Amino acid sequence: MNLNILLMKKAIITGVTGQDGSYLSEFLLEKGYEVHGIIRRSSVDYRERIAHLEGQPHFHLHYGDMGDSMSLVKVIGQVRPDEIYNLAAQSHVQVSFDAPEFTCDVDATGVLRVLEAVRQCGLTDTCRIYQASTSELYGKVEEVPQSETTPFHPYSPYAVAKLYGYWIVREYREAYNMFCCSGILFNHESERRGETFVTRKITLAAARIAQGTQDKLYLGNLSSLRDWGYAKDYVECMWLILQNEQPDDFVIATGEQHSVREFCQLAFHYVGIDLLWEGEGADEKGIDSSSGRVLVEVSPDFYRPTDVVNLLGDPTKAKQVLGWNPSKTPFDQLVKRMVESDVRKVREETILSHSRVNLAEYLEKGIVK
Ligand code: NAP
Ligand code: G4F
Repeated sequence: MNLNILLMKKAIITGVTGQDGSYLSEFLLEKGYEVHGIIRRSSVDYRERIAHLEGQPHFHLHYGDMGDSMSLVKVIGQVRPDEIYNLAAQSHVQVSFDAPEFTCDVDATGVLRVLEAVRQCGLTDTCRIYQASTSELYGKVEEVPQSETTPFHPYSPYAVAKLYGYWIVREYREAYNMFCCSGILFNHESERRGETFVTRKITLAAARIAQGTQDKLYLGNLSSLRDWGYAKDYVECMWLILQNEQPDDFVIATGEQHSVREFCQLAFHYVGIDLLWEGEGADEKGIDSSSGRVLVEVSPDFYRPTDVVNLLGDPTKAKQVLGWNPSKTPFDQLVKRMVESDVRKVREETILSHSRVNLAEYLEKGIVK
């Protein structure tokens, strides 16, 4: 057998089809890892974010589900990984109000299932585990900025479930001396971000409005403040956390804060539209300064029963202990990158739909058969 394959580190990624899972897969493959992703069965095999990795010799996929311990024990027992990155979650805060029990099962008990699977497979002393924790733990914030010592005050079913995940990781670290750690990550975005998170919803809408395929964008709380970073920079930190000498928990953030309104203003700026804001609360509107058209309106449909409105992280510990650079991708570059990608995507969609219309017309007229 090839000695290099025996020496390769093996990592399992749960949530491999997600935004972070796809970037982390690329990162670990580049580092020479054998990467095993856990995917769940769905009626449509839609794995857009990792399609380019499928078929690579050191990238493997396994079926499993965070709600199914047996599938986790099976994959972990077969692969016997050196590292596990537990990224799988019902990750949408607003959806957690509609599906709280499912969110709890996947985001809280799911973490316990991974930890127990590692123990049952006899990997307690050899396998390092990263848990995708979140700034949502700070919720109704008790101090600004938030650091590793800030008290938690979760403010959604999602955050409450993630708080269990955080504490069970700490418990297993202390009780069984396991190398398991939480990265308390603040919001991180990218061109691969799910389309219902606010940043991606805005960049897609800006691209569509500029190209005439959407009239208006409806948003919820425009004044909500977030510390937004670039997902590709953040997956490096997940890896650094597991390479540290000691298992520990880290806040990962940029240390810079912007409102949803500011994000919107900048995204529209990059498609050549300057927005003016008028009105307050549910009556606030974003108006195109040159045409006078109302392009952004508030819809209470996107308000949450309890909303987290003031997140700002203090990444000092990650900088000092892990040598991580929180300023790699500045806010304006992040917004620009996302807008440019969505402008291309919308252009491609438009060309495709025109060519479908033409084809249908040609078929109807018998021009093509
Ligand atoms: P994401 O794009 O929503 O991806 C979530 C992943 O979890 C997807 O691969 C999804 O699979 C998988 N998943 C959901 N339920 C599952 C189940 N029952 N069994 C197996 N897999 C399941 O999330 P993300 O933005 O990459 O975030 C990654 C992790 O970091 C999540 O745990 C999230 O809560 C946490 N986090 C994210 C941020 C952020 O700003 N992005 C910040 C802090 C923490 P499908 O593709 O099949 O749906
Ligand atoms: O983009 P969001 O949905 O992200 P949120 O709730 O901060 O959660 C994300 O980041 C967390 C880290 O802090 C992760 F743990 C979590 O998994 C997820 O990745 O909403 C951001 C803010 C909220 O205050 C929301 O009320 O934007 C506000 N908002 C305003 N209008 C909106 C909208 N959010 C969404 N999704 N859609 C809107 O139309």
